[in-house]
Amino acid sequence: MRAAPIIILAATTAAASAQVATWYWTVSDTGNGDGVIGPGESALLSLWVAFDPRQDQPGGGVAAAGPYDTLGEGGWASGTVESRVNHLFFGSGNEAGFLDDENNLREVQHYQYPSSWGYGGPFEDQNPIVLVSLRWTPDFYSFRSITLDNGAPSVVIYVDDAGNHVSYTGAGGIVTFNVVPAPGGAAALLAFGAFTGRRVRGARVSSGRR
Ligand SMILES: [Ca+2]
Repeated sequence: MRAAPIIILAATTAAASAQVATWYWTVSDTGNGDGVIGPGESALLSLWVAFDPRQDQPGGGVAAAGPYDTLGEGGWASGTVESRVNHLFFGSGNEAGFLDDENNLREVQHYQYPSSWGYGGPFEDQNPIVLVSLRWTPDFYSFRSITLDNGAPSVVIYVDDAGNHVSYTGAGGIVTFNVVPAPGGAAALLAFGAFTGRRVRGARVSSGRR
């Protein structure tokens, strides 16, 4: 009689350790779309999460993630966050957290209700799924390399329409992109080389127009 609960606990622990939610960013811009932010362009950043195993099992879908912070470094504060859309937030407001005085996004959170409950809008069970979109415009276009980090929080996923759920361990969530003083060519390369030195001279050779 006393052995049964121990066996159940061991099985639950093994299942939980196998579930991973990998956060990642995609970067584009309002100009040529190459993700390098040149004069006149704004950055278009999206935060995604992919689930292993997939979230779209019967009854699947994000139950909750966060609240978490997304922190910027390397010049993220020297710009303007013009929009911050939260694609999965059932409640009042649709913005992704709130901005502190350095443009960090604070207390972002996502959640929805099980599809069978009949309210809360369309039930989102894509894999991967985009959860946040940002538009950011630099205050100036001198070279800098900017990093965003959402801290890779764990994510809770529904496993049935009754609202039962399981936790996925978070991973990833960091991206780096560049602001440059010209969209391409000699001026950008010179500025890039001056900033990062030797490592970039190698990159110039490998990316030559041969
Ligand atoms: Ca660009």
